Amino acid sequence: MTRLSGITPSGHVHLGNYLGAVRRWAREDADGDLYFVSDLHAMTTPYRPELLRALTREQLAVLIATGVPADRVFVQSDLTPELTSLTWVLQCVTTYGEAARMTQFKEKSTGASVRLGLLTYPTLMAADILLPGATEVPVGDDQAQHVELARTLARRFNGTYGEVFVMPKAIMPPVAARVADLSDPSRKMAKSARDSIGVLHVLDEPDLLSRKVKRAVTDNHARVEYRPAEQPAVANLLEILAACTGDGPRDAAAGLDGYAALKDAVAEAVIEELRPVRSRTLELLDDPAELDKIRAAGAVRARERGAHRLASALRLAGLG
Ligand code: AQP
Repeated sequence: MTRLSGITPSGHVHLGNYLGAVRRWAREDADGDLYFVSDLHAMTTPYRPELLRALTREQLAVLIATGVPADRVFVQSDLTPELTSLTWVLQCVTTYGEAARMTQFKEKSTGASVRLGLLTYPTLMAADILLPGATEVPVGDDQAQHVELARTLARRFNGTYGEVFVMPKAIMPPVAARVADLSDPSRKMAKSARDSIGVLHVLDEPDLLSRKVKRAVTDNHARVEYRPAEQPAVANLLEILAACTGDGPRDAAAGLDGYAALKDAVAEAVIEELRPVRSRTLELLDDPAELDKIRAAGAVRARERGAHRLASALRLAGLG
């Protein structure tokens, strides 16, 4: 079994990415699993090249600093020749209707200048999955349709040209708390949030983390209890606290008398949880040669994993 998970450098890594994904990846113990920074996917909407490059390095460093095994991590664009070759082959077995039918494309393709990459990126995602022979892809509801497309393309290619691809399937990630924005509990904490005051970034300085937590919205019940439906903002803070301390959110509420005490506890727990990750990440970012070495080794290994599959696909497709 090979599980493939990615993170897109569309903004700074936040506590939601960390608790919901990266920390879990570091704790998973499955040899064949692969993790990647999907910088090619960050190009489907307007972006700044230098910022993309910096965010890609930041995310790679955060993954390594958190403890995701370096031999299972790579940066997507380091495999550009392999992935774009396979994407082209896959695009030539995809119908226009299949691509245009993707819900995410329909939702995001509003406005005047929609990039063609937004239409075709599910075929790149299919290449991400099929190249290393991933069998399981943990995704949220919004990406399940793309994994379904990867299955369709694998089946179609195998049936038309010859058996090359392993059939992947989408799996629901193990239940992880959905971290909400501190200024609006109805929204998830997001890299693309317009206002970063409700978003705790992994690389924020402790003081800034503390200020953001102190400004978190609460409610006027004035009771620290875990009642997600009635007190969503307080429940979000309790879930964050619990995720950092290892307690359940109900236990985390015990002994906290008032919202000031809750916020103090959350700020302290988040700062302590992120301290070693932040410090190791900054060390790695300060040592570009070391990070480059890790990155290059990851690319070599990822390339090796897919080389025979790419060669077979090109040959069966009549190329070379
Ligand atoms: N708020 C969140 N709570 C828990 N998990 C979260 N993830 C993202 N936000 C939360 C998980 O982080 C992993 C990598 O995310 P991604 O790069 O695929 O981005 P995303 O899911 O589209 O959400 P972001 O990070 O907020 O970015 P934008 O603003 O660009 O949409 C995934 O496993 C995701 O579930």
